[in-house]
Amino acid sequence: MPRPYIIYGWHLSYFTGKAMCYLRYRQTPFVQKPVDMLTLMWRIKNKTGAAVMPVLVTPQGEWINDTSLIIDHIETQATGPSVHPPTPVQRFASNLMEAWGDEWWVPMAMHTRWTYPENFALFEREAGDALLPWWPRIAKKQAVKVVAKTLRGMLPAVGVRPAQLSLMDTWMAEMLDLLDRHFAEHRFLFGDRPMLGDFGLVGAMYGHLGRDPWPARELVAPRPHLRAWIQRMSEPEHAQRPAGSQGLLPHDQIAPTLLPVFQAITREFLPLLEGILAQVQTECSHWPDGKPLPRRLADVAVPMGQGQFKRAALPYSLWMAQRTLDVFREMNASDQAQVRQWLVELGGERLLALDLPRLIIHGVRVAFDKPASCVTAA
Ligand SMILES: N[C@@H](CCC(=O)N[C@@H](CS)C(=O)NCC(=O)O)C(=O)O
Repeated sequence: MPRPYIIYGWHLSYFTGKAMCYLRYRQTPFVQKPVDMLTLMWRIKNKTGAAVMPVLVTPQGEWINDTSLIIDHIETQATGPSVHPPTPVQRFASNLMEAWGDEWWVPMAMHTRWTYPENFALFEREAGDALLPWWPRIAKKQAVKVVAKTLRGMLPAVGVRPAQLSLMDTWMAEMLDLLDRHFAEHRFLFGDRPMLGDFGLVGAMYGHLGRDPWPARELVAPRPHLRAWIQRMSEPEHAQRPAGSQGLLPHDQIAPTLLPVFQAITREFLPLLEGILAQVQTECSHWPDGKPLPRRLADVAVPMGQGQFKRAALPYSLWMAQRTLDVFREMNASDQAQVRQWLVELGGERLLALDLPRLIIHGVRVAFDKPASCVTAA
């Protein structure tokens, strides 16, 4: 029997939820180990350069700390149907959806967790038991305080600011309605099987919106089709295809119910990427190659629904965009033409024109790959 993978992470964690839903769906043998204080602050930090979760430890002893890299790794090893659609538009859309789920939804998930005190008891209990499993409750409480303080300290940077909360609430209500409508007609984003994009989106939906008491009751329960999708994503036995199902939508089709979602992505997420890029390009001319950029740069202001939303620019988000654009670059000319046409119809062709310097990942940060990668802003 080969040794199983180990995943270090908490159920509470956005990205651990994404990784666990994926590993379960892929039927990858793994054991989940809760992250205690020593593992988070010492072992994981030593191995990956950041106190972050989840981390996958392979049977060969390699530590992999980013969910996208974790999925890449398993995709090369696992048998069975891949989570990448075989046709160009669905494939590109699935990657774009992963980037959006990973990056755009973080403020929403942080807001719904940390704005409502009724969520704190669950966090305190689960995080406390994980951090200091054998310690008395009083010590657990102290440890949780430290972690909660760190996470709360990130709120303003990710955009969770008092003046922006109602904008986020309105945006979320509309977006969750759109998703609920989509899942009323389709089991997953692109048909009857979950794809990479589903796993990107489930990050915010599983650990935060679907499990924290306030959003689970106020946002998810009233949307039964969305709730059923979260359940299918987290319990793979529910993901089994119905008999006779074809899998993905035919003819590389994107469901019309996703059209307003992708329109929002091009109207809101694309300007976020462009705003981050403008700042990163300024750094590019003088920043040493290979040295990680700061985790956050200055604020970017982008459209959100009817309003404008500000959050700090995360250079890391461009690494996710780079992955999506790499998928496009690897396609043949006719596939590229189909993707371009789809983006033109969405009003998002500018995505293909993003002049990204080549980035490499370092823990939770990114660095410029080599001098030639620096593109000077026009
Ligand atoms: N892009 C990374 C993000 C991982 C991440 O941000 N994890 C959160 C928990 S859900 C974390 O550990 N945050 C601590 C930090 O950002 O310093 C991934 O896909 O794994």
